[in-house]
Amino acid sequence: MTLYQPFLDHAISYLTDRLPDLRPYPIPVGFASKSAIVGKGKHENEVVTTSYGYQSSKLRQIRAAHVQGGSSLQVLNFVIFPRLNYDLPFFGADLVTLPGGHLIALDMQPLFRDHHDYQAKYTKPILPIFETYQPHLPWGGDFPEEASQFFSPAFLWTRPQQDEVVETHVFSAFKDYLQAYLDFCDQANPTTDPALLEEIEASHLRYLRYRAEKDPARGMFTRFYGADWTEKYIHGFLFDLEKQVAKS
Ligand code: DBV
Repeated sequence: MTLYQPFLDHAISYLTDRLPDLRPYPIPVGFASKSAIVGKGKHENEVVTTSYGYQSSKLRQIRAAHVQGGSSLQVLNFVIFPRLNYDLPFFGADLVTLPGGHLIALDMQPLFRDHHDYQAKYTKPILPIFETYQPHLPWGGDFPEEASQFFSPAFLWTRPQQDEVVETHVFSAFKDYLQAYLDFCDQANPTTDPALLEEIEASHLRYLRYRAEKDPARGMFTRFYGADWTEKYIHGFLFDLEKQVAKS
């Protein structure tokens, strides 16, 4: 059992319970599982990256990338992208363990930052959850300035040293955020307002372009699996909206 396996197991079983219309999201050939041997001598390790994809009537893509490369290399990147006729935020979890420690980012990333009504609808209800965890999960410090526009005021960003903090507080926070997210989904109604639909699509594209272009895992994946596989994985699966829009 690795550090983030319980997070992944919980997410899949909880989504299955809550979303009766959950079904697979196609994973392009070559991405479901990828492995490489990295390091030399006693540092030699197998690094396996496993991908998971689901969708539902309101959620365009629910996807996870799970990287397992020994006790000092574990990553679970889990993101939910709603369909473009809903104003739902993105669910984003970036759970990263490297030799220097853990790096945890958990948020419901808003489509619109400056719309007062949007914050009241999608951020205010989760602030009490955020406030429950913040004392145990102190602010993680520096992060890319240009990324800040994509986070909500309920952004949990922390760099715990102990595994135990991840197994307890981070795991509970992950479960609570996911529960709150699915509550938002239950309540969400599709929009047909052409102006809003246009704003939603523009916001998704802005977010996805940023994440694809600045993916902090690009360097790691390129070292393990090569540039060709990595670029195809980023644009063809992890952040695939532009490709999907181009196809339709
Ligand atoms: N991050 C991803 C994907 C990953 C992944 C798909 C599958 O988006 C892993 C793998 N994140 C990952 C790794 C690191 C980070 C760091 C391996 C460490 C990189 C390193 O130190 O070498 C949140 N993730 C980060 C950082 C942030 C996030 C802020 C620190 C980056 C830095 O300091 O440069 N989540 C991430 C992010 C957004 C988000 C940038 C932007 C909207 O939602």
